[in-house]
Amino acid sequence: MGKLFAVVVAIIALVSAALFASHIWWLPVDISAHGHAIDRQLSETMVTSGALFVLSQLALAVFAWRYGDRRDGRQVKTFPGGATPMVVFATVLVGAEVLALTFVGSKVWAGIYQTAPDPNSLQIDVQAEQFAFYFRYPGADRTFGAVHPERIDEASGNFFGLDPANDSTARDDIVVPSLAIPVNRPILLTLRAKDVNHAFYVPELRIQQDFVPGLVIPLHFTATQTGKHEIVCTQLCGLGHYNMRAYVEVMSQEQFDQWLKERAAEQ
Ligand SMILES: [Cu+2]
Repeated sequence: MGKLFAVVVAIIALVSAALFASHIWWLPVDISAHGHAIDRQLSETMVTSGALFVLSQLALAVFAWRYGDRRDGRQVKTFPGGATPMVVFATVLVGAEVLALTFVGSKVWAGIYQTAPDPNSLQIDVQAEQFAFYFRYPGADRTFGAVHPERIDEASGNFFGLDPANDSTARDDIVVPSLAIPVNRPILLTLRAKDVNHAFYVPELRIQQDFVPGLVIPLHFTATQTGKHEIVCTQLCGLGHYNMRAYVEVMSQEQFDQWLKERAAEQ
């Protein structure tokens, strides 16, 4: 029984490690300026924890193989002091590893979230609600109209609660259900939620950030490749959550200017 167990443990450990090492299921393409730091951090974490995982599973297999089936009547020796010191040692060791990875990883995280956005960023306002995203560009005056949550009205398409009758800056705001951004240009999103928590997740941008009602959460990044990708909500926000998504299209600056002009004409 011990030998069978040893073989099964070794096979499971090696096959599962091989699946990760061969990158059969791996990250999608990275189209962000900051993504390489996240990917490198993730790889380092996977390599160190993966090596420890394989070594410990193989050690377990070796001991099970050598000692699992021994029936020679010898009394089982116990570790000096019993099992407690071993368990404490292992817990501290694993805890130290997790803590070290957290400190190393937080640097990468802070580099994205705790840094100021580029002052020349293109600002886009985002509203999340059950179960859709809306994106707002400031229009020709480059100024966003003020938002009034009590004026939000889906029926008339006033998703942000603008007051164009009294607020001239709101008149040319462009509101669309799909995000378009120019490539290689710093983008600053301001995330708002109408009702409950939602999330802005674009794996290709290596970005995931919650929306929280009552907060305006800034999020900045730069896309480095053109293309169209899905934005999905990753906070379980209600019955239609599974279908809450939009698209982000990264375009050349010329294409983007053209796109914006066309959307402005449609408003
Ligand atoms: Cu949602």
